[in-house]
Amino acid sequence: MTQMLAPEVKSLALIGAAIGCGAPDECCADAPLALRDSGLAAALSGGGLRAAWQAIHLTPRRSDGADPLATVGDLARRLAIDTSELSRARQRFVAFGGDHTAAIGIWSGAARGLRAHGSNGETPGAFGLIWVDAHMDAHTFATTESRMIHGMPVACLLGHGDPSLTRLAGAQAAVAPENLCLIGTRSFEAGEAALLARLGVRIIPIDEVQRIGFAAALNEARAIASRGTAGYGLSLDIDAFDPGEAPGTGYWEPNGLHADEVAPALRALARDSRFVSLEIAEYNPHKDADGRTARLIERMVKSATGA
Ligand SMILES: [Mn+2]
Repeated sequence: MTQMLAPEVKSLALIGAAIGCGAPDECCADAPLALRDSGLAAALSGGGLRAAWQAIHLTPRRSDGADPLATVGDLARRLAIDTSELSRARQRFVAFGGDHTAAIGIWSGAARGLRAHGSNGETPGAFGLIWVDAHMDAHTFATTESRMIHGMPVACLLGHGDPSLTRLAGAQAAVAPENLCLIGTRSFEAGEAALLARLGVRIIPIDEVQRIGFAAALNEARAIASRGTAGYGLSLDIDAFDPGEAPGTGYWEPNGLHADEVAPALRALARDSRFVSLEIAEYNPHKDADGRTARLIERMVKSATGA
């Protein structure tokens, strides 16, 4: 006798981080509400998966007098509460910035949540991160010229930077240099490159990605991010893509990644139980009049989560 089993419905938590004060143009702060209003949760749901917005965190604007460092730190603490609870429960989420400063709280919290895990011989709490971005985002206030905090999240997650942004994962940094890999890098400054070189962080710059293919780059990054860790995440800055394919982002960097190559490669993440979660950063809906970039985002999320 056979018995029909009810299909298991998996839930996918969507989290919004409406922040723009870490960037010169604050318009990325409007991304989470624009994506919510476009019906993204419904578009991602179906076939045994139900996506729902769990929270959209709002922040004050620099143009209204908000202090960027205090605002970034306050949001980071709020985001870290959400993502630590989800990671502890091993529930996959997708977080939407906002500018890339949201990564500080998102991934510090995920690292903190994973401390509860540590079976199979990996270091308890160790967390890996793949950073797909045109930029290194590895400045500190000591090296930056712009003083914009969206150029600093990688350094913060490695434990370098303002103390209010480096200790959100607990006593240790969110990620160790040997578990971090950058993909698609093509625009950076000497100070941030020196920090990553000194720490021995693997960088796969855009010319190498073009030579070996995005899938091979992602495979290497996954090996780095999962070596000895309880899980890993992927932070995807929209400016990693070629501006012709993804015009809706803060600052265009020519010669970027191609969606037709990235989307199929990301499917490997959906099948990997160590893949914790995805962050989409620096989407600017005001530069996306025809919705091209929003459709690209939906495609990337579907690929990475199996939605
Ligand atoms: Mn970035």
